[in-house]
Amino acid sequence: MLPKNTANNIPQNIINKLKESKNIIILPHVSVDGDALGSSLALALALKKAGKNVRVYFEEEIPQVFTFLPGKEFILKYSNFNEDSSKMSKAETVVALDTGDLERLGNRVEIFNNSENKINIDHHPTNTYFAEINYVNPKAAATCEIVYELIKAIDIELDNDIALCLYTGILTDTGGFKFGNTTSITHLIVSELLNYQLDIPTISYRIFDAVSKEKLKLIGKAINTIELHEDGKLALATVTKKMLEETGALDEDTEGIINYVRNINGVEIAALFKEKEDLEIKVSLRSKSYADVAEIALKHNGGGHKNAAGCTINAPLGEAKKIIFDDLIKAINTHKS
Ligand SMILES: [Mn+2]
Repeated sequence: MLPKNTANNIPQNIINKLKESKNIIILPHVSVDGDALGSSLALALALKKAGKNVRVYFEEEIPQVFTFLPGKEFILKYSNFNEDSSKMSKAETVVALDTGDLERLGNRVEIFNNSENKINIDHHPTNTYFAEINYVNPKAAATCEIVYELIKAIDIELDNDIALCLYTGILTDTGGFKFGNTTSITHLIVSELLNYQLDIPTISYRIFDAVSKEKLKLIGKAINTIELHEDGKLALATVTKKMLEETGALDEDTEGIINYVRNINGVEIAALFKEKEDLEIKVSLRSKSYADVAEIALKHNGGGHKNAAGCTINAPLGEAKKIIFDDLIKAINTHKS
């Protein structure tokens, strides 16, 4: 058992709503990551065991790196309410997981709005409390930690598949237990998950180390764009559409490139500008210690955590850099105690 005072405290109305509902839809955020996917599939697997009809709606394909996860049978792809041939995109209860704001639900916000009971479970400090029932715990390293508690609270037994999903989410959101969000609770939860059959070396390899030659070439190109400012405390890098075309890398292959930039000695803030469309630049932000990049992201209609955040700027690439540059410099020179 987890220490009571530090464990997540799942509100009773969430437990009740899930217990009472027969049809439940789960929504992870767009550009799904290990935590959003892991928490969604873990909750789906658990609720299925409790006899519920569960669907997990995605707006995109599962990233290749996570195709080893169980629970794919719950996943449906969604583009718009009227075209949904499954006619199931309406539920008694909808649960948004790992989603900081409604925009992060993309087109699936229709599903959210059309469902009877709306629940928001997340750990982003920038969460906008957009549902009727909200449970946001920024102390949780991953939404998977909260879903672990939730599954326990509803009295559903863990199993190998659920443990694999939860472990994957916690592993990815803590960067392999290396980020500052890792707590004693994280390790207590994982210590229980390790009682199930988890192939740790294989999971670690697939998530952190396995790389296609296309991705490696893209990393090379991105590294060549790195520019340093403010005595080497600020590092910027770029991934253009052209670079993706030239290397044959996938969109998801840009994941993790920001870490090379952040890891440079002396860098406090790293920013990766990814050209999604000509006028749509996705900005990933990382800080090493004191700088609060969530604050910068929030100012530009994004969100995230103090040391990892992101936003989208609708401008050409060069312009997007200029728009956010002063905020980056300011954050570098702001030392909060
Ligand atoms: Mn997360």
